[in-house]
Amino acid sequence: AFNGTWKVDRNDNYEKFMEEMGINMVKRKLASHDNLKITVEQTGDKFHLKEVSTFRTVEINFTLGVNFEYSMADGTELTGSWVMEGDTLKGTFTRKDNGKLLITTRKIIGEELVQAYTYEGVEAKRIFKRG
Ligand code: MYR
Repeated sequence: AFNGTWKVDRNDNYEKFMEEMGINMVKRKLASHDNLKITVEQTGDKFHLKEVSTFRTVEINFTLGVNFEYSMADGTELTGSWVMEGDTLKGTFTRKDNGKLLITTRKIIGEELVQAYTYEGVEAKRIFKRG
């Protein structure tokens, strides 16, 4: 269901969320218009993702339930894993610099992929359409 290419269409509370994450204003402005595009290829419990934005192009491989490392576009490093809960992908990640938790989910709602983020009680969403 997640397979395919997804282009960000809109954000909900994303700037507040980035502010809580400690991202400065200039970067927040740039990041809220990053034209993020994710290509997902799932084979069983293995995922191959390609992330393309105005900041960078990166390829990510992970297996459900297995910890991996991920660097955010600003260099902040996370470690954690994705699991499947029903039809929802749930990611539990820890920031390496401060040990705080970032929880994220991806689910398909109608024709859209909705990615939600929670950090220190602040929630945001990015909503993607097939592209
Ligand atoms: C992936 O599946 O895309 C790789 C792992 C993602 C980990 C969580 C990503 C959180 C990125 C948050 C960006 C927020 C900017 C403040």
